[in-house]
Amino acid sequence: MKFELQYTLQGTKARAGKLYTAHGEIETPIFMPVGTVGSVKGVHFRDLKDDVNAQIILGNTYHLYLRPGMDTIEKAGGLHKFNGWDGPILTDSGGFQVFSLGDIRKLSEEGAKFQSHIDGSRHMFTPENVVDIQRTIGADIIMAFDECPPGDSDFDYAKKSLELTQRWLERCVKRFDETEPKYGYDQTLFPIVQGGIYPELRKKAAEHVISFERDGYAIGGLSVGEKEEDMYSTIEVVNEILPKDKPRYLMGVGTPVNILEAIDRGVDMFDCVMPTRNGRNGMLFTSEGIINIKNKKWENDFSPVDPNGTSFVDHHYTRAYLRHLFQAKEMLGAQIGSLHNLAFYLWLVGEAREQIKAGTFKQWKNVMVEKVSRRL
Ligand code: PRF
Repeated sequence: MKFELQYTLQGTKARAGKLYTAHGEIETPIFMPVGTVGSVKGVHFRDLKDDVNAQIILGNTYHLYLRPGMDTIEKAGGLHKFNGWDGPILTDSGGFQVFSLGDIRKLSEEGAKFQSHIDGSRHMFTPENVVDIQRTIGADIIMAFDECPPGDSDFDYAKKSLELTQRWLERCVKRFDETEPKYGYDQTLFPIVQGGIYPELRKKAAEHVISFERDGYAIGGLSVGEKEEDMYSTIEVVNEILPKDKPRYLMGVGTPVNILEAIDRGVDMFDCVMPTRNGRNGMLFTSEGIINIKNKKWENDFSPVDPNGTSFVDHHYTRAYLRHLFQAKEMLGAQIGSLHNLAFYLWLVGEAREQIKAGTFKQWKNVMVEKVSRRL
C-alpha cells in the first residue's frame, strides 16, 4: 500500500496526502465512518458514497466474528462482497471491543478469553487468530491486536500493558507475513502505539512499531478518560517519532475539535462512533455549532436543517420537521441525523485538506474550533 505525502504546512505539523489501496484511493486527512457489524447504522452505501463522500469505512473483528461469523463471510467472498461496499475497508482487531463489550474476559500472554455479548458463548482472541480473521474479512487495512489500558492507568500498569501489546505485535507481524490474502488483493497491517499518557512509554512504543517498517501506524489508548491536554501532548510525542512518509491513524477520536487539533499535530486518519451515535439521538454537528434537534426551540423553525451543509438532507428537510420525527420516534429522524453528521465530518476533514493545501489551515482551524463547539 502506497502513501504519498502531497502537502505539508509550514509552521504546523498538518499534512495532506493520498493513500492507495486495492479498493481505491483515499485523500487524507480522512474520517472513516464506523460500520461495526458491516453496516454504517442507518445509512445506505449509495448515500455514504455519493452524498457523504466517504472514502473508507471501518468494520469490527469482534462483531463480525461473532455474527454472521467467518463461515458466512468467507463463503460470500469477503466483507466487500457480503455488504456491497466496494471501497476500502479497515477493521479494528477486536481487543478494544472485547474489553468494552465482552463479559468475564481473561487476559493472558496467549490472548484474551471472552464471552459473547450476544449469547454468552466462550471465545478466545490471540494475535494470530485476529490476523487470520481479518484476512478472512478481507480488510484492506488490518489492525494489530493490542491492549488499551484505561485513561487513568498508573505508570506500572501502562508499562506492563505496553510490553504485552509489543509482544502481541511481534506475533501479529509474524502471522501476517506468513499468510496470504484470501481474495487476490493486497492487505496491509498497521501496528498500534500504546503506552498511556506517559511520554517515556509512548516514545518506546513508537520506536518499537517503526522497527517493523509497515505501511502505516495507529495511535491507540487515547480518548479513554485521560485529560484532553494529555491526549494532545501524547499525539505530539508519538508523531515526533513516526515516519513522515507513512499515514498516522488516531483510533476512536473524536469530537470535531479533537479532529482539528489532531490534524494540526500531524494525524491523517480518524474514526469515531460520535457522528452516527449522536446523530441518531438528535445531536447535530454543524459548522456554526451543535444543535439538539429535540429542543422545543426548533418546534416552528422552518429553515433548513443546515444551510451550510453538503448533504441533501440539510436542504431537503426543515429543523421543525426533523424535530417532529424525533418527537414521534420515527426512524427517518435517526437516519437524517446520521447522514447529516457523517456529511459534516467528511466536509470537515475535506475542508481541512483544502486549507492545508492553500496554506491557511491554522487561521481557519482557530475560527472553526471556536464555532463548532458552540451550542445553537
Ligand atoms: N485500540 C484498538 N482500537 C481502538 C482503540 C485502541 O486503543 C481506541 C482508543 N481510543 C479506540 N479503538 N485496537
